[in-house]
Amino acid sequence: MSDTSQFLAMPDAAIDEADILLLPIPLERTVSFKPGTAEAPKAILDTTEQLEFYEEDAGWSPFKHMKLTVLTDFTDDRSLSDAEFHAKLTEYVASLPKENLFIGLGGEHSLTPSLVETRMPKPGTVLFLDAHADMRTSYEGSKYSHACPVTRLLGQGHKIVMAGIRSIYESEVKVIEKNPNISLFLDWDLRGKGQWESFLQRVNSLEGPVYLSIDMDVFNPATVPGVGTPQPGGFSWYQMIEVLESLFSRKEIDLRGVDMVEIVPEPSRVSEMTAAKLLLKIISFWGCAKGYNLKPEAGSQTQIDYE
Ligand SMILES: [Mn+2]
Repeated sequence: MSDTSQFLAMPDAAIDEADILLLPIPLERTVSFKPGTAEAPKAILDTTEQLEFYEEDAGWSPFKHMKLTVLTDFTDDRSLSDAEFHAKLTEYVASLPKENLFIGLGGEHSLTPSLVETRMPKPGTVLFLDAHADMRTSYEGSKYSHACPVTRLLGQGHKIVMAGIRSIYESEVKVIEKNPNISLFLDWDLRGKGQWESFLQRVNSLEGPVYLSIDMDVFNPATVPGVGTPQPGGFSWYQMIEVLESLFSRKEIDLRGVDMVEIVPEPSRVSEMTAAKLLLKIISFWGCAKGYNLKPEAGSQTQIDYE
């Protein structure tokens, strides 16, 4: 394992030249069940060294054509209050270039609204893939809990399309029923072929700015056992690929950012590998949608001997 976290062991591009900016955020303040998500960014990045450069679904090598930078970890400072930490995170992300694919790698789910606040300042849609509705107004004393991000996103004026949900609180159901800005696709409902197709259609027809938040507990725990609060049921790997294909087959997509949260490293390392490969898929599909496959071969991969 390397000390500095890189993606696929590639050198980092200059920040303002990067097509992809990946920010590790080892945030772990409000975890309520299985601890360890602070270790996730490094564990996932170390695992990317086992990936191939070639991405077999889109059929190209994304980093021949695109430059990537893994930013320095945005580490926690426990002398800061929750509000101060999140304000500092938002301020830092606001200082970064905007014309790129931004990926926040958590860390706990509470970081999402702080990234969305600056990457999508005007109302847009958050595609929120999660086992839990995450709609508490406050949890264990903090509105910045991992159980609350949707409440904060709604407060920012965004529409939420949530899917994979299979753990939800009574008051959350009532809020969803009353709020036209939330579309709920319960995990069980998505078992129906017709419902799954209509969800994919909804993803494919998202208009305006979009932000993608993936809580890795959306997956079935046999696929991703290493998460903070696992739930039975959930997405298969290929369901997730179908969601990404639906999202990125829309060429005019205005994707403002992505986050991947709530991984807890585990002995089999299957969870870290699934997360690493999912990052590669997102980068690859986004790059194809943006036409990078037609651009000259001057990407990060060309800076190293990769044979
Ligand atoms: Mn969540």
